[in-house]
Order: sequence, then C-alpha cells, then structure tokens
Amino acid sequence: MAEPSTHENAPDVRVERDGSLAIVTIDRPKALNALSPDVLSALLGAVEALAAEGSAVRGVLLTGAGGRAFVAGADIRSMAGRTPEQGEEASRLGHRVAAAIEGLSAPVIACVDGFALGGGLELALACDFIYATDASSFGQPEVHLGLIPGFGGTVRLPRAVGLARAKELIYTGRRIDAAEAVAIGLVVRSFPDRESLFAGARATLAEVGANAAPAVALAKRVLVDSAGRRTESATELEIAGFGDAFRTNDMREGVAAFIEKRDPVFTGV
Ligand code: DAK
Repeated sequence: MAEPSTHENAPDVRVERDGSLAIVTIDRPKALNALSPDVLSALLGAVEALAAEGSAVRGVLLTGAGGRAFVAGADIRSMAGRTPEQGEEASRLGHRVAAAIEGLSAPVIACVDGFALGGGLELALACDFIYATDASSFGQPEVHLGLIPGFGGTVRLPRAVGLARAKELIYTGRRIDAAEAVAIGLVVRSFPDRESLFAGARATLAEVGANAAPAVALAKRVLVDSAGRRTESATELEIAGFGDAFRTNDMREGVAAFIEKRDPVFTGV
C-alpha cells in the first residue's frame, strides 16, 4: 500500500490520502475535537474538496485525533454569546457538513475512538455507518445544557436506533458504551483498539471497493434520499436508481461476467 500523503486543509482538519482512500481527521484534541464554527468550515471545505475529486475517491474514514474523543460535541464555549441568528447560522453550517458527507458518492465510515457526544454523535450519524473502539461512548447530552440536538440528531438518531430508543437517549442525555451502542444498532462493529478499528474500516472499504463503484454510489444515493420518505415515494427513487444502473458499463460487465462464468472487471463507469 502506498504511503499516505498529507496536506493541511485548515489547522483543525487534516486530510490524508492513501490512493483512493481519504482519511479525514478532526484535530483539536485539547478541546476533545469540539466542533467550533472554524472546525465546521474546515470540515465542509475538506468534504467539498473530496467531492470535487469525483470517482478518484472510493472511500472515506472520518475520525478524531488524540485518542480520547471522536468529537465531544458542538463547541460549548462558542455557543455562549450567540444571538438566535448566529445560532441559526451555525446550525445551517452543521447541516451543510452533514449534507456534504451524505452527498459524497463514496462510502464514509465514522471511526469513533472515545467520546461521540452531541454534535459529535450527530456528525457520526451523517456518515454511512459507525465503527468504534470498545472504550468509546455515545450520547446526546444537549438537554443537560438546555439545548436539543441541533445538527440532525432528532432526524438521524431515530432512523438508526428507532424512535423509542432515540427519545430515551435524547430525553435523559445519558451516555452509553460501545457494547450497548452495538446492541441497539447505533454502531455497526466495535474493536478492541484504534489500530484494529482502522484495520477493520479499511478492510470494509476494500471489500466495497472491489464492487462496481457506480452501483455503490447509486445505492448510497437512493438509501440517503429515501430515508424518511413514504413507501411510494421511496420506491420511486429506487426504481429511478435501478434504471440508472443500466446506464453504466459496470452493470453490463457484471451481468456479462456472471453469464460467461468469469470474474467481472469493473472500470468504475
Ligand atoms: N465544547 C468545548 N470544549 C469542550 C467540549 C465541548 N463540547 N467538550 C470538552 N471540552 C474541553 C473542556 O472544556 C476541556 O478544556 P480545558 O478546560 O482543558 O480548556 C477539555 O475539552 C477536556 O475536557 P474535560 O476536562 O471536561 O475532560 P473530562 O475527561 O473530565 O470530561 C467529557 C470529558 C467529554 C465528559 C466532558 O468534557 C464533557 O462533558 N464535555 C461536554 C460534552 C457535551 O455536553 N457535549 C454536547 C455539547 S452540546 C447547534 C448545533 C449543534 C448543537 C447545538 C446547537 N446549532 C448549530 C444551533 C449541538 C450541541 C452539542 O453538541
């Protein structure tokens, strides 16, 4: 595997490349990677830059630096003097980051090693799925601060764990460990340490990467766009996406390879 190359997008967000894999790290460990407006802007810039690369990016890992936190929430200090208008502006920025992550055609795995709280859990929920170390913990503690989730938590958490469990987590603000997070379906897999977390996430992206990239991108688009829609409207999206698959060379190749009893050679178009 090629040596990762690093470039700085902004002081608090690093993007490393390893071929078609991108590792995006929120690097503000002194504040447990809390999401200040600057961090959110840098993250948006990083994700938009990856989106601009199109099919050159086949998978993304999103993580936090320092070994204590993925992200311990929105930056509480920067909230203190905010006007309602500034609050709304910050909320919009947070939602733009989530939408940019969901809009990437490549799968994004949140690699959580430590706290994923408040806006941090909401950021992880905007990724395709969450892998975590056993020592990680998760929660939506906004009610402890007189807030409610403001970065998609009321929308994406119920989708991930069901309405009743989401209500319990949001109303109590309590923290759960990785084992409980796996048990309720919030976390897909947990690992004993950071090294095995990243090895596991990379292995999953390699498995995905062996498939037809346009099909994976179409599946992501349909899954993301149909979330929360009524059945009829959601199935229309699937029908359109299924039709779109027939526009791709990889679909022709995959079907031909099956009929000819050989392995497919996908080209990603
Ligand atoms: N914001 C700012 N700084 C934070 C932070 C946060 N969310 N979490 C931790 N830090 C800072 C601490 O202040 C401390 O800084 P210094 O005092 O050393 O300068 C440093 O990180 C280390 O934290 P601790 O000393 O507290 O470390 P402990 O191990 O004792 O405790 C902890 C770790 C994660 C349990 C604790 O730090 C903690 O409870 N943190 C707050 C967690 C939390 O409540 N998170 C949810 C924040 S509310 C919105 C959009 C979204 C949201 C709201 C509005 N719109 C845009 C309108 C979302 C809201 C949230 O996320």
